[in-house]
Amino acid sequence: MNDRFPPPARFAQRARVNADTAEALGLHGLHDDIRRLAYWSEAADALVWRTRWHTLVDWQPPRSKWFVGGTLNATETCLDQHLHTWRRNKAALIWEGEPMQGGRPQDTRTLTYQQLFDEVVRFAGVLRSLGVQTGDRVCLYMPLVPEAVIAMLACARLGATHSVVFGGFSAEALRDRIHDAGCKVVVTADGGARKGQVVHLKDTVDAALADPRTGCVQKVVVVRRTGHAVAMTAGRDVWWDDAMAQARPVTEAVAVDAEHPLFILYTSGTTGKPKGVVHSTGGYLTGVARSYRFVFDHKDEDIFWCSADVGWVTGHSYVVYGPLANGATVFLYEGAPVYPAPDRFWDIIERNRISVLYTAPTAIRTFMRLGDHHVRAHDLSSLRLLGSVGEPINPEAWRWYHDVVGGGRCPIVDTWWQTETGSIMASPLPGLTTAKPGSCMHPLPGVDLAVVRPDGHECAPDEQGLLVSRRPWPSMMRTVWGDDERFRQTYWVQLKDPVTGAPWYFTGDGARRDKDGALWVIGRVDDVVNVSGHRLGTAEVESALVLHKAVAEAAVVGRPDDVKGQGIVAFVTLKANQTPTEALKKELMAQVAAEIGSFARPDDVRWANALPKTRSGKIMRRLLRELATKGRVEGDMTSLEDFSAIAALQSED
Ligand code: 7RM
Repeated sequence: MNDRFPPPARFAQRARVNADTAEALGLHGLHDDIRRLAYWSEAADALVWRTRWHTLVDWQPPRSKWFVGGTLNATETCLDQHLHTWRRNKAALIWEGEPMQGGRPQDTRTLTYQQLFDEVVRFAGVLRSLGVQTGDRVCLYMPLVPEAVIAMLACARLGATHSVVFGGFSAEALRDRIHDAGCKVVVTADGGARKGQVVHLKDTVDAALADPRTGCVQKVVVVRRTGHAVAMTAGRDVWWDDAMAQARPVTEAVAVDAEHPLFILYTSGTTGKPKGVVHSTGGYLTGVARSYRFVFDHKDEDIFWCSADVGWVTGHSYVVYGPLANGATVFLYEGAPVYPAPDRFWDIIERNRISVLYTAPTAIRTFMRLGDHHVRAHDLSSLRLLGSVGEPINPEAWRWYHDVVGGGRCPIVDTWWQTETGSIMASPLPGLTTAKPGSCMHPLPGVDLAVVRPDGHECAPDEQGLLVSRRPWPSMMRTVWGDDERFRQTYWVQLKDPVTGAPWYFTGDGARRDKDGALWVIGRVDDVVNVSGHRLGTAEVESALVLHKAVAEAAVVGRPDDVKGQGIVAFVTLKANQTPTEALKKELMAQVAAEIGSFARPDDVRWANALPKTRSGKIMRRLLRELATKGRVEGDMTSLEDFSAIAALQSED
């Protein structure tokens, strides 16, 4: 059977409408679905499969299974396949570390595909000797060094599920994530380098593991990066180098089901506890491999630099899996982009002849403020394509990126996607799409995004609505780790097809399409803020604040920030007999930094006698947002329970 293009009958069944009905109703026709599915079928053929799948997709919303019957190991696509070609000796990773005190001014390492493979299979041997088996979870709490990539791929080699926790998270945040995923092993480093300081990762791991809730952890592997002294717990902690020296490489990759969880990645939502987003192996890899190739117009000669940390989804998809699946050369930089000098970023691009740069609007705005002269002092003629991700890019920053960084020569791909979507969903395609500054333009092939009203009907041109995906796509998240009901409630109950009643995936973003059909994503419509491209739930910050003994209640909102996109404002009511002081403000800010990480530190803490609430007791965030943004409140307040709450807040200024 030619299952590259499975017989239409199969789709007709799953779509539950026939082509005529769909056309008559003005819905997407059946042939659109077939085209979409044929596209994914072809995309999946770029992967190395151990067993060919027999059914493209089994779609029972919100449950989807892609490439049913297929088995594979992600590392055979990312590594093994290249070893049979000239790419064996091609650079897979080119790493550069921030210069460290006492270290060399230029600390660099290059690993060819063969060398990366050798390290991965050796570290897989280490993990296996530490008891890691297929299906186990391994937590990675690492600086951006080659070992982070090696450890991710080594997990994949064994069919173990990795859970990378960004190195900027606190011990408490790390503890919660280790506990939630039930990780058996933690891989970390003696430290990381950032702005000339050492980030004490191992100390943070020790603090997290001091809590009995992390009793699931049996072993800790420690990479020597900074060389400073750390405490090693006998019987639990091992040095990376020592373990590697003794390891027996696992050259045989474990083939897993296409649906097997490749990784868990925690992301913030509207409630206090971050969600463990679960991604599959076959579908995820298909999504990232294909989108990397098309969006970044992959060329074998490229040196691709995605400046995200592997602790975020962008790092998973476009530092590791997408580029390596295509045999690309990936550049990695550990450290801050403006240290030791404000032109560090451009210096890196010039010296490494970076050809494709993928970064965030917040970074672009930071560089913009530092001045054009830092950019112009460097030869950036190697650049041919620029990418943006993480938040809406304002047209001014877009133009600066285009004119000053790209010298007017380089197309910009403004890529919209989420941790949950796994891979890029909407973006211009270089050479095909005429871009508009600030718009992510169109859904990629195979993707069906729509801007709809709350009742599910599509918005008119320029009418703002809610961004949904009406059809499944291979790299969609499969569930929330350990909480399937939360998966349903968070994404699948808000919006549905007004005709068939089928649930749609709700992104949490507001958007509009202009008269030309270009998509403009405006930002979150839920209680999630985006600070420098880092996603945070306001509830998460609130939970951190109310842990303080002086705090009675806290409400957190975002306000626009010229550089960070959004800043955090916390409204706090104190317990009786507590005095609002500047010192207490500082303490509360530090409390949030300690509970979550310094990137979550509020920009402003404001005292309130009471918080404005509706009759049903819900905090009126809209009012607080207005207050935080404009300093006063407009609009409808009729459902307010206590007007004095607002009066008290306003008179504060
Ligand atoms: C990749 C990533 C997801 C949220 C998403 C949006 C916002 C991301 C863009 C964007 C406008 C973009 N994953 N967002 N990219 N908004 N234009 N190109 O960022 O899970 O951390 O965040 O980020 O609000 O829902 S994420």
